Amino acid sequence: TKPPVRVTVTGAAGQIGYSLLFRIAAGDMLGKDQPVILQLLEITPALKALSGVVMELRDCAFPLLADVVTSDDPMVAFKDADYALLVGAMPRKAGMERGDLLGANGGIFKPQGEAINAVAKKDIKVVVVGNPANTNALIAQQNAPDIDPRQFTALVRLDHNRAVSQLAEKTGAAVKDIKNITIWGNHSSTQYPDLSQATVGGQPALDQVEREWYEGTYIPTVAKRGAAIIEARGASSAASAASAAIDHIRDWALGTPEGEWTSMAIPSDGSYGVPEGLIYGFPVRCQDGKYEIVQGLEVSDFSRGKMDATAQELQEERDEVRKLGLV
Ligand code: NAX
Repeated sequence: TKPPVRVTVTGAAGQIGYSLLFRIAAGDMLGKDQPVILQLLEITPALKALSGVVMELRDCAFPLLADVVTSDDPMVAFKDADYALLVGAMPRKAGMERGDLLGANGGIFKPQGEAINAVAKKDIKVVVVGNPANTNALIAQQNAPDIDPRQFTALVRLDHNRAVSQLAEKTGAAVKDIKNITIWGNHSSTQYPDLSQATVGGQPALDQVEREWYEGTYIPTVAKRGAAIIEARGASSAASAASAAIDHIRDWALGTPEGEWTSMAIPSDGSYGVPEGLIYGFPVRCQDGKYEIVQGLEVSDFSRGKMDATAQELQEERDEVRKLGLV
């Protein structure tokens, strides 16, 4: 059997954590042959609740769960980590300005980046789930100078999965018959769920839906799905977010299916005219633990406008965290 790998999860006592940990321990993320050691980070007041989650994890008697470590110290939780899912974050409260929100999250993601730099494996794979995810990933990355910046990514996979399911519902197709949707940009309402290259049962998606539905209904429905779930459930999406985080790491580690791509927010290398360094959602293929941007896709004027608008928002967020001295 394989030696266990170390998976750090922050905000582990939260609601996403409650869905995420059990699926990682069951082998849904890294495969049914890969033992894992969970290293769970929480703030001190949440350690008691976390100890209850750990009791339940142990009570599942997962064959792949080699050990569980809990701590309120990032230097402990990130020690020798192979993977990190950064879920814990400071949510936006009523009346909070963007600068306040970014500043509060800087207080979380700067020290976590420093800890990753100091104690994690040099080839650690990091996905940031906690919002504002893209810019939180940028903060952690910029505070980990000894780690390849490409190892810091953010989650747009939930948006991607929502985009797949909305299109499947509209066309009556099965989810598995939908391919090559892209979420460009920020995990926010400016994101661009792009169907230009998407296919349904091998045929162009945009031939099968009305343009008006695509622009006027589909794009806003995908972009505002998070708010719709809060409205209906009285709490934010958790199980679907956890599932998307698992998909993100699984595809990165084990590869995307032949001939298909997925969406990951990764540091821009300037592809598609996206300003370099922004953590931006791109179409990516993964193989052998590495991702690459799908190149050569045609970009319409409509797409260009949407891609630039979401890049603009990320640039403003970057300017703000620069002003705060976080990056
Ligand atoms: P919860 O509030 O249930 O849990 C967050 C947990 O993080 C809490 O237990 C808290 O104690 C912990 N925490 C706070 N600061 C910490 C720190 N410095 N170190 C370690 N742990 C810390 O939120 P939950 O519903 O689990 O959501 C977590 C984050 O995911 C939020 O920021 C949320 O906005 C974000 N989301 C991101 C999504 C995405 O697609 N990227 C979708 C779902 C979700 O809204």
